[in-house]
Amino acid sequence: MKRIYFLLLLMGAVQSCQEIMPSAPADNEVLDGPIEGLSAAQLRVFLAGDEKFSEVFTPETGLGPYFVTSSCITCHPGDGKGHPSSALTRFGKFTNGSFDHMLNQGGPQLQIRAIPGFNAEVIPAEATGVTTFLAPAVTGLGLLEAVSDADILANADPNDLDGDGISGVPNYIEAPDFFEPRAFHIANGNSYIGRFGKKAGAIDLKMQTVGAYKQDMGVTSDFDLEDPINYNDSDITIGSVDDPEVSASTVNEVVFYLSTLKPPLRRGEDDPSVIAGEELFEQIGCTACHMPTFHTGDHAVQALANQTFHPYTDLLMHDMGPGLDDGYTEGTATTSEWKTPALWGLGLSKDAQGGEYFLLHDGRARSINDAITMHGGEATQSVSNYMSLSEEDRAFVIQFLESL
Ligand code: HEC
Ligand code: HEC
Ligand SMILES: [Ca+2]
Ligand SMILES: [Ca+2]
Ligand SMILES: [Ca+2]
Repeated sequence: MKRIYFLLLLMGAVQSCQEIMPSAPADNEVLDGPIEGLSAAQLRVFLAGDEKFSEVFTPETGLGPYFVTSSCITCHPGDGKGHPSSALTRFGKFTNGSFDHMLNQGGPQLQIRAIPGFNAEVIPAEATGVTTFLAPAVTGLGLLEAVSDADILANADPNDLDGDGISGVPNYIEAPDFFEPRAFHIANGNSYIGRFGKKAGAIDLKMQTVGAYKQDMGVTSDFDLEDPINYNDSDITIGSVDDPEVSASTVNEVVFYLSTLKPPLRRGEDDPSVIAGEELFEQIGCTACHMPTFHTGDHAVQALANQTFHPYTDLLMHDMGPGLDDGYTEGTATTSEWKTPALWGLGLSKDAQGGEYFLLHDGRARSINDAITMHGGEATQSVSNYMSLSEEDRAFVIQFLESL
């Protein structure tokens, strides 16, 4: 089905798709699909990347020995959010006031499975910060990757000089060897602003992808030739498949696929209650963090150049209060700080999660309303504004969020 759909797309027949296949879901009901304006050659790379993103690894193709799941799409089904059954666990502890990812004890990520003949990892007893992350959707990320550092920093207010109770700080992440800064990246020593992941732990899509192959599936690549090790396994080993288990071109195709996945398209945006909800969303201060609009500048991929788009994130870290403090952190962020998640695609997220919502970093919020009321810290004022709305107005806000 998917194959046929893309074949039609390649033939430029996307307009007539609906007529030929009446059962095909509308573009705004699904997350998968490329941004508009890719060349035929770029679409081929997109399709190759899509296929690699769906690849199921086996011990013979490099899976493990220690891993979480065997494919990217187990956790990112249909490019959407992951279900709690595929959640990740990360851990660490504080040593002399600074956060220690316990690298020599298998940190920061727990590999809960192992191939036959090996034993899965367990959380070391000394770990004090143990956290659960549910996979976010992977759509529209090429646009977020193309926002300039200057545009992100323009919204940071680390000392809350404007006194609105909201600070917003970038998370600075140490760059891996293979990181290639773009013209708009602003170095801070050897660190750069993180923008992907719950704690903004990855600077760009390549860093995120290389890390996912390794830590989530135990798959080595040209950019990281070492499998994760289980220090408690009797026979410490790194597997028998020759490294790299995936090539640089595979990583690059997956990165291209991720960067050219279309942003989620709105549904019902002209409905008067949705429009009312959008106005309320701004009035009660949600947009201080969930910023509606960003722009891109020059870009090697023409379709990503000079775009205006609406992700509803500022890509900054915010203190969300003790309720959401997981005792774990990455980069320069504190343990109660989280990156504002993009809200585009929110209304479609339950399609990927088995028909129910699992929101916030660990899926604890079972409805959009719960996700809002669980905000604390810097969002306290905004949530209390929301709670003071009439029941009808709160329903408009939810309807707006479901249209994203
Ligand atoms: C075991 C589940 C799991 C697997 C397998 C997995 N991911 Fe993820 N993915 C996650 C989680 C959880 C996060 C959030 C990570 C974080 O906060 O650091 C994430 C984050 C991401 C992001 C950043 C999205 C954003 O909005 O910040 C990208 C891109 C991504 N994954 C791509 C991949 C690719 C490519 C693969 C396969 C090579 C993959 N993932 C495999 C669970 C998974
Ligand atoms: C101070 C910044 C800030 C403000 C203000 C704020 N949010 Fe958030 N929002 C966040 C952060 C950070 C998270 C992620 C927290 C986590 O995962 O633990 C989040 C998560 C969410 C989520 C869940 C998204 C998902 O995919 O799981 C929703 C829905 C949401 N916010 C809606 C709102 C609404 C509505 C308002 C206004 C009443 C609001 N937020 C105000 C920062 C903010
Ligand atoms: Ca391996
Ligand atoms: Ca580990
Ligand atoms: Ca402020």
